[in-house]
Amino acid sequence: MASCGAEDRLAPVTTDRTPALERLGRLLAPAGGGVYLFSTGKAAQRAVQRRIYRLSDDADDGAIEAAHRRVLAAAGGARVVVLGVPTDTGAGFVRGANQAPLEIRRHLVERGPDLLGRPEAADVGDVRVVPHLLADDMLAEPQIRACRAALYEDGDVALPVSPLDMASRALSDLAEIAPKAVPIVIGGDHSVGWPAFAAAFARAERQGMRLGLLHFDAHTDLLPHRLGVRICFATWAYHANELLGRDGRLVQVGIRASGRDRGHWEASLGVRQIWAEEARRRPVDDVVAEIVERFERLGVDAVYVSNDIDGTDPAFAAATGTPEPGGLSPEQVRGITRGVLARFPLWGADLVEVAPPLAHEVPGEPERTLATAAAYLADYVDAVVAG
Ligand SMILES: [Mn+2]
Repeated sequence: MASCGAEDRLAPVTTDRTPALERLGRLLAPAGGGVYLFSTGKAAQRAVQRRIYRLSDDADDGAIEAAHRRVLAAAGGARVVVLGVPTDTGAGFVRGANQAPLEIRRHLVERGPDLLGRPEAADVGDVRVVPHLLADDMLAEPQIRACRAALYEDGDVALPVSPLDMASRALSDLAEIAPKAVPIVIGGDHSVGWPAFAAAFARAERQGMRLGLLHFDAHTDLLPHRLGVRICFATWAYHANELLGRDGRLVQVGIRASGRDRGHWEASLGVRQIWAEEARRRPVDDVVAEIVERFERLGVDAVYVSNDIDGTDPAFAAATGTPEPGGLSPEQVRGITRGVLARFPLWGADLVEVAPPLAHEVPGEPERTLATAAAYLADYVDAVVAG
């Protein structure tokens, strides 16, 4: 398979020279465009996209798509690639995380920081989401064929049609065209943590690297399945921990809503949990020292961060589907993240469960949640660029 060398990066945007780059052009929409809109919301979506791509106020969808292709074609030189996966089909009772990839970028272009305009970062766009689907293994073949015909010009191309599988394929293609870039995934509900972590794990295995998984959440997400569904917001961490061999490399911080106590999860699954009450009581440096010591003892080379915004207290992030009182402050989340990433390189990250349609009754929301999310993303980009 052809590599994406310097000359490819400078090639005209219409030339998809590698199969991976061509696939990415099919799997991905321009940034903020992964949610399919026809009339309602379309003008607002287009206005954000013009600002993301620094286009004029009269730029049409063709100009936005051309700008997206240019970013994709140049992504081989990036140190960070940002991918939106705007699905909330894997969520529970309350939804709305599908709007986070557009709204977080809107917040970034309107209020900063200018993460996506940095030369080291490539915002490669969004998975094109069919909102009724989650994973291809839940679908009958005729439905897969029908969605392929709708999503891809060449309808018989053997590409996935569901958000989790499309994210998985996109991340493996990104690893090919931008092998030195760290992927940062914006969800979406926490089901997207599965393809994001699994892709990072596979890339680490190929390079002989051992990953540690640092997971912020109010919930454990450690069910093997939920109502017969294998991958959703409540199960992804179980499967990630299986990939890690239940050997202690999953550290969960901020837990405070679980049907079982800490001892149950630590004894049965080998995880380490620092519940919210403990994390708030201990100095940040003390928590960092424990996690660093653990990862060092277990031979970890690099860290993946999965950040469910509901690990953060609702005072700073109320716009989420399952808020729980008593969470961490952004200073605590950021202090722990920065401390661990000062010792280990960041290998990949996801930021999930930001649900902009929610909490409008709370003064300052959802902008406060979006600002918290933007600060977390800035820490990931800074960790890579500084590293
Ligand atoms: Mn979660």
